[in-house]
Amino acid sequence: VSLRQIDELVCLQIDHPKARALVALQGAQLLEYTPAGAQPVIWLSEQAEFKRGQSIRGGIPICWPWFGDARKNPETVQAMLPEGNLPAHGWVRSKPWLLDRISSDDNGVHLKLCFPETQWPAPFPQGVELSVEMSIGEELNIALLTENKSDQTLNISQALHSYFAVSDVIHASINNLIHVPFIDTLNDWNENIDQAPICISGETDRIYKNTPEMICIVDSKWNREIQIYSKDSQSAVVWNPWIEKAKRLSQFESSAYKQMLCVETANVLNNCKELPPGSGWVLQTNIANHSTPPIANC
Ligand code: TA6
Repeated sequence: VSLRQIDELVCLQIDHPKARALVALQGAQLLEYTPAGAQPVIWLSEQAEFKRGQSIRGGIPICWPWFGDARKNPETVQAMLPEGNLPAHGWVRSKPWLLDRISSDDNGVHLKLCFPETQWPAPFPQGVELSVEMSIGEELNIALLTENKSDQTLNISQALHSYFAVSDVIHASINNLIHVPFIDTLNDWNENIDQAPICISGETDRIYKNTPEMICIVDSKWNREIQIYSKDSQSAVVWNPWIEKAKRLSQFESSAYKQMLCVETANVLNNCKELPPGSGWVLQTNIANHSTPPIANC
C-alpha cells in the first residue's frame, strides 16, 4: 500500500497479489477495484476530479446520513437535518476521513477509516460514530458502521453507491430482481415489478424494496458475473443515466453510460434505519467476480 497524491486528494494505492485498488481518504471512497486476472469490477469516470470538498464520480461513494434528495426522505430522516441547501446523498462523501488502521495478509488488504468527530449542525446529535471497514482481495467486502452513542434516537437513510464496470451496458443484465417490487423514480415514484431479468435500454433509476441476499450483474461480453451480497434484505438502487441524462452529469463523458451500471446496497424508504441511543447498524456488501461460460442475456 502506498500513499498517492492525485491533484488535491490523498489516496491509498493498493497493489496486492489478489487485487489492485485505489481508495480516496476523502469520503472513504473506494475508487478502483480489480481482482487479479480480471477486468475491473468497479468503474471510475475518466473525467473524475480529485478536488477537496467535491464528490468523485465513480467507485463506491458513501451516502450518509441521507440518500438522494433530502426532501424525498421520510419525515423522520428530514427531521434530523439542518435547514439550508442539502447536497444529494449527504455530506460525508466530500469530507476528509481518517485512516484508523490498515493491515494485509495473504487474503488481501484490510482498512478501517473513521469520520472525524462528527460536528454535525443541530439538530443532528453529537456522539454519533461513523466508520468504514474494507477487505480488498479476491472479493471486496465493505461495511458502513453507524454507532449511536448520543442520547437521541437517530434516523438515517444510507447507501453504498457502487458504480460497477460493464463491457457495454447492452450486454449486461441483472438477474435476480424479477418479481421484486420497485419504486420507479422516473415514473412518479410509482411502484412496479419486473417479469424478466433487467436489460438496460434507457435511463433507469429504480429503488428495489427488500431485495434478495444476492444480486447478480451478468456480462455476456466479458463472460463474467458480479455477485453483490447484502445481508438483512436491504434495499437496492439500480441506476444508469443513459444518453440524455449522461450529457447533464458532471465528471461524466457522454458515452460513459455504456461502461457503468450502479447497483447500490441501501437503507432507504421503507428500509431507513431508526437507531435508539446506544444502538448501531451495519450496512455492508460483499462483491465477488466470477468468470462464466459464454451466455446470451440481453
Ligand atoms: O443512485 C441513483 C441517483 O440517486 C441518481 O438519481 C443520480 O442522481 C445518481 O444517484 C448520481 O448522483 P450524484 O449526486 O452522485 O450525481
